[in-house]
Amino acid sequence: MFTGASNLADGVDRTFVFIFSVAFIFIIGITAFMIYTVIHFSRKKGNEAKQFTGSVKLEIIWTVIPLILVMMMFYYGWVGFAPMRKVPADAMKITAIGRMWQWEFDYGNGMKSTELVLPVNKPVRVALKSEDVNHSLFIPAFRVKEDVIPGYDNYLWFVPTFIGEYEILCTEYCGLLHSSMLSKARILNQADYDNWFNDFKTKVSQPEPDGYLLLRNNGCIACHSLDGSKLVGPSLKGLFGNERIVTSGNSQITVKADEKYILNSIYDPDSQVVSGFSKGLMKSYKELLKESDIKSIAAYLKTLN
Ligand code: HEC
Ligand SMILES: [Cu+2]
Repeated sequence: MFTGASNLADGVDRTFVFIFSVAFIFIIGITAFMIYTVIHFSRKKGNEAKQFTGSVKLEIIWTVIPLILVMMMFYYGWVGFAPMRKVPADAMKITAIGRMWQWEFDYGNGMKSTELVLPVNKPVRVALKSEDVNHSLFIPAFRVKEDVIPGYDNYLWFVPTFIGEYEILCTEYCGLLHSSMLSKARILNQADYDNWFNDFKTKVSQPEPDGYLLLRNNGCIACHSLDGSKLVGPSLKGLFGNERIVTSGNSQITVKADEKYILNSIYDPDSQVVSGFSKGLMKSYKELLKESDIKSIAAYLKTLN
């Protein structure tokens, strides 16, 4: 009936279908009974009102039936959800990092990807870390969803059971671009996965960090396009070496976008605010980016002119 793509999907679906069916039968039944009583017991001329006191039979029926139903809900829930906290010892270990407004998956040894790429039929444990506010990692096809809370070690695990591409969302409202905090889970067969992993390894082991990777891995491109279109922030295309009108304090000045300007824009964004954009949207990256990183970013921006 549903196409769940992980080992946990059946347990979740069974619980959902059971609770949904019970709710559905009850809403139909209660509504029908209500309509019946409204018509059948409406006030008619010449009817004497009668007084009723308790009915043991009714009391038993409406205690025992709901009790059985909620115990069944509990049973399905327990059987379906308890495995989510029992991670197999041989699970592959990955860390998902949530930040405004991007997911990143850390494979260890400095290997970080913005997509979650995994081999099929291998258990994986995903540790959940937030760099700023509360997020929630949701992969609907796998029926997994856990909060990503700063300072708290949460996790989820699953075994992907089908090759394919699946949506990853953030389901905890985390600010302006929450709705675009999207990613993909790509499930590959073992050979494709090994190829991807090895390619990836050679790419990240290159000595010079690529300016583009820095922009991507720090979530800059959630707000800055590289093709001239306006997002939350100005496009980075055609920035380097050109003039910018910025508000600095109370005055508008024209500055040249050189390396110094770019460094200042990244370390202290609110000190020179580009005209047409608002203060306070971009945080300072002073803690995250070294001056050498900014140099690679600037070198990359030069290529966008
Ligand atoms: C939350 C959205 C957001 C993120 C993420 C973000 N910025 Fe910005 N950025 C802005 C906004 C808005 C402005 C314009 C206002 C200002 O100058 O402070 C801006 C301005 C800039 C400028 C000046 C641009 C110009 O046209 O003069 C540079 C350079 C810049 N950002 C680089 C970065 C880099 C590098 C990163 C990642 C490390 C980054 N930004 C992350 C929103 C963002
Ligand atoms: Cu989020």
